[in-house]
Amino acid sequence: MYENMVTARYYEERLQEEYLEGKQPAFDISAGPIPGELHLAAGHEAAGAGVCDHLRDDDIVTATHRPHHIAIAKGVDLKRMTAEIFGRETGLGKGKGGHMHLFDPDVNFACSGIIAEGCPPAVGGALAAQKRNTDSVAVSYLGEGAIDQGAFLESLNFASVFDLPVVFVIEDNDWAISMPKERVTDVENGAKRADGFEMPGVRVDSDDVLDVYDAAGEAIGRARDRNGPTVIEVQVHRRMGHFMGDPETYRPEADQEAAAERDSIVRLESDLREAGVEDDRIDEIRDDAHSRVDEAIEWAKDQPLPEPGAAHEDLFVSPASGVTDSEPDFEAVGGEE
Ligand SMILES: Cc1ncc(C[n+]2csc(CCOP(=O)(O)OP(=O)(O)O)c2C)c(N)n1
Ligand SMILES: [Mg+2]
Repeated sequence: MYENMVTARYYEERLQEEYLEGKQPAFDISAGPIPGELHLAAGHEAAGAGVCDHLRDDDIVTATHRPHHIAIAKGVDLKRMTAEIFGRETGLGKGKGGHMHLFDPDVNFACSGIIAEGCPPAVGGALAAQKRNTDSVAVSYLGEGAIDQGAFLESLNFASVFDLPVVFVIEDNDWAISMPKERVTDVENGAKRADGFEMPGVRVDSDDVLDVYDAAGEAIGRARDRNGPTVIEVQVHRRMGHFMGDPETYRPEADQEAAAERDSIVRLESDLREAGVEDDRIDEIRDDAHSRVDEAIEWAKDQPLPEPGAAHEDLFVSPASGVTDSEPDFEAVGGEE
């Protein structure tokens, strides 16, 4: 878990540097090697590592617009993910999705820029696992700003009625862009949403990865044993702006400082030392993680950009019925009708 957390933190520090290239002095969001928005997840790492450590490749994860720490913890290919963020042809989505739209079928990972969008597909994945009689599970991440979305509430109901093997993980960082949680939602504890759907709801009050790991272990075990869905809310911290370039003029300084002070990675390092792990070993894990990140970024930047005409390719896996005379060929894409 430490390895995943330091990989995610350093990965984002490096992306931050690359992202700012060419965008200053006046912030130009369309300039530089990573054009468009970039949402960084520094302060969320424990929610990625503590949950995904329980998962296998065949388990499904749907993540949010702030996805890197979760993707790394789920084992998404770091090089192809980085190429995607740089818009390169060898990226996970051939450079068309960017950092909010990462899809890696090898480890069943997806994410989306539409908030709470991941809930229904995760429920669909859980339904498929149930129907196929496997013991795989699905995990859907969402932010606390998404807990009033219809897609989330409908997903909770469907998951509960059909007892599906799915876990909803709310990352509560107190903010939805510039909107503090208490101004837009009726509950302080988002896990209480579970109460109305007859399923367990657990809140982890700190971003201590060991606490997240314990809560997630129970919920994922419940799902794997076919005992139904769970909601977990984890208190995380947004150490940065909503996106790169956000001046955060709306955010009290004390809140920013508090987020900077509570660093789950520093805490885990001291836990590891207390548990007898040598400093050399900690340094080695961190240095290896940094090397892998540097290598992935260098590799990605060397990859070719897609031809402009490729923008029109791969829009549909097969023509939708009614659009052409032929019926969709589901077998050709390895699916079921
Ligand atoms: C359905 C939908 N509505 C609005 C937006 C615009 N939007 C992007 S991020 C965001 C706030 C998300 O806050 P939260 O869910 O708490 O996640 P966080 O950014 O804090 O990680 C909003 C409203 C969107 N992407 N999708
Ligand atoms: Mg939030």
